[in-house]
Amino acid sequence: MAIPSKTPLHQCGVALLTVLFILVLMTTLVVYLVEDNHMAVRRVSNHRDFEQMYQMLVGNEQWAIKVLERDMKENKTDHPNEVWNNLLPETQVSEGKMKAVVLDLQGRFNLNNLANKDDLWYPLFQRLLRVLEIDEGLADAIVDWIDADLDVSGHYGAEDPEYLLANPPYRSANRNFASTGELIWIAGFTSDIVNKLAPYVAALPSSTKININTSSIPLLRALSPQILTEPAAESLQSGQGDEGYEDIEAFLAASELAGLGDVIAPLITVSSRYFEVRGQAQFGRLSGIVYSVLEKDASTQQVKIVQRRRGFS
Ligand SMILES: [Ca+2]
Ligand SMILES: [Ca+2]
Repeated sequence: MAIPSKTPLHQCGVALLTVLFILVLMTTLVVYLVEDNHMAVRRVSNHRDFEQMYQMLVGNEQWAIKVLERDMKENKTDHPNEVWNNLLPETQVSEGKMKAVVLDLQGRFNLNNLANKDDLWYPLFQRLLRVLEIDEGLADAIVDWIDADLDVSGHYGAEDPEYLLANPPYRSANRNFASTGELIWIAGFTSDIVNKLAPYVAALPSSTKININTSSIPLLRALSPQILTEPAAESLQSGQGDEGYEDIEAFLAASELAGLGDVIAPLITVSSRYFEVRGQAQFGRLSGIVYSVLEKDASTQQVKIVQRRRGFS
């Protein structure tokens, strides 16, 4: 028996399905091409925004360097009324904004001064912890984190055997802090303690003295073996006047420090070598921040970048 041929109605249905299939295919292709074009435009736009934002961040850093280099030539002291301390308030620019703040890192306690428990920095740091209502015993854990040996210092000290029990295990650094961010890894330092201490400390590449013209009140209080009262420290700070203390003798002549000159003199200075510039920039959809540690080189009268951390979003 002959196989019946397909009816015109059946053939019509197949043709309709084919047309629909082609239509769906073409629609998908068009959507894909539009999306691909949109992505390409967005990629170019993001690249442009990133380049602009990056140049703004570099500009912040270079501006801070120029201002500090000029400051070196103009005077031998560093104090809050200088141009570097009011570098760049938030400024609107085309399609974005930028801001830069410079901090004198020697207005803070340098954690890398704690490598030797026997010198004057250790008791000063203990006093700073006491002023901040942090257990002063934690100073031992910092000494162990920095010193090259694996001998545990005091009750709160900690070396590899303690850190290797952590999950995941790690070792003590046994070298200078590269950043104050390392504090959170040290035995006994909770995030609350780190947040409380962080505004008053720095991690600098070499041993430094405290600039009394930019020091915080808690650090000024801790300078004296008998912790100064807050009003006494405020009086010392206001004694800077508009120009800052010209030399350490002028500072030590204050009645609050009578009889303490020999103890405090080795710890202080009126000028700084290390600063941090915190440059922020936003352009289009992108924003970023760069933290750069700058070092003044008195011999060349130049300022160089010795450390840089970046964050983009
Ligand atoms: Ca200066
Ligand atoms: Ca150690």
